[in-house]
Amino acid sequence: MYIFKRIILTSFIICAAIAAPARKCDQIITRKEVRDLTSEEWNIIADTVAQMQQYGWFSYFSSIHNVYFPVVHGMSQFLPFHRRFVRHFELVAQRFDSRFVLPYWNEFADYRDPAASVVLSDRFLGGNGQGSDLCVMDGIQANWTMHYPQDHCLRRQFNKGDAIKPWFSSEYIDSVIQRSETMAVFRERIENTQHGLVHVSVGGDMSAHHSINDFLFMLHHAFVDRIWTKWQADGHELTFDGPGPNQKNMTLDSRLEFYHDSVESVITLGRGIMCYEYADPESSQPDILSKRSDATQKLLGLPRDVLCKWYPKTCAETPVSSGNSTGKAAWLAQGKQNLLLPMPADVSAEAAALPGFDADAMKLMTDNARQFVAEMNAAGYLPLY
Ligand SMILES: [Cu+2]
Repeated sequence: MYIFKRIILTSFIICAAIAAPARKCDQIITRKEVRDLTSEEWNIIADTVAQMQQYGWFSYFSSIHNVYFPVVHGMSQFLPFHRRFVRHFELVAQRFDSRFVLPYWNEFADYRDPAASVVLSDRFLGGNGQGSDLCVMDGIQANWTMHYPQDHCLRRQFNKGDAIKPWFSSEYIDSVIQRSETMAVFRERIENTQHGLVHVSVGGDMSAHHSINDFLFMLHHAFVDRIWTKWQADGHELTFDGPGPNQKNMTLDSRLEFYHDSVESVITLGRGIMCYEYADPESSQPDILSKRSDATQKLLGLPRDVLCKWYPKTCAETPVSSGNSTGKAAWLAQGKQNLLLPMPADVSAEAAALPGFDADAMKLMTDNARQFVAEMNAAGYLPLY
């Protein structure tokens, strides 16, 4: 009886320990937009990833992503798994140089013409693949030979010759944040718009299951992760639900593939091993996610039905009388009258030819984004940039 009691007590203590929220971090590092790094900070990153490549870490991370691909995409653990995975890469990098901090790419600043971004130049990540083998020959991974799944040069193949078709605006992603009440809905939209489009349109290794070969993966996924933090800050700090592997519904207690951590233990930044935060962009243009109060002023120029359809939270927070005001005029005065929101590219046909992408979901989600752009443009909305 005594032993039985002990077992019950011990298992209670173990359960309590598992269920407790992860401990607060003593120290928190700040992930910055890549253009906001000092040259010293960028050099630390360049040196570290070169060493990681020498020791086989790119192959290691590519192989994990490849093996677990079917159970960490297209379902709810997409965001927490990739948060854990990118953090794992950062923690390994810090063993080579404790000053290493991953940057993110504010893709919204470049959504009209991504290939023209300095991020895809020799200064940072390098540009399109060159020659018949489509090898990346400039930037941080210039002329690298990747070893997974077999030896090949790091490849890119932009989806419009040497250009890249337009991506999504921060206006659209803010609309997704405002319209998504569950993780199931939020994940499906983000994964199949911003996330998938960047993978497909950069092409080469980035559109394969071993996309970690391209260090751009880390900057892209840090950006997707930052979008999630904005949704979390918007009243969804612990929102987690939706489908997991084997048609099972996931909860905060569900375990991540490969890592076996609970979702709850990785979902909150600043706790457990998630000892990082995001700085909003400075030298690249600020996005609406970091400047929502400015953006709200412009949104108020929209007809009330358009505002309430795409931005339900802004709509609910705004008295009816302040709708349809002077937003449009204010933007015209700033000399942006020639700009409309560009139509985000529909790459579902390109994605259908690649393994692992859900082309039907991409089509559906992109159609929604294109309808958003059509209605915003018709309403005379003038974009932030
Ligand atoms: Cu992935």
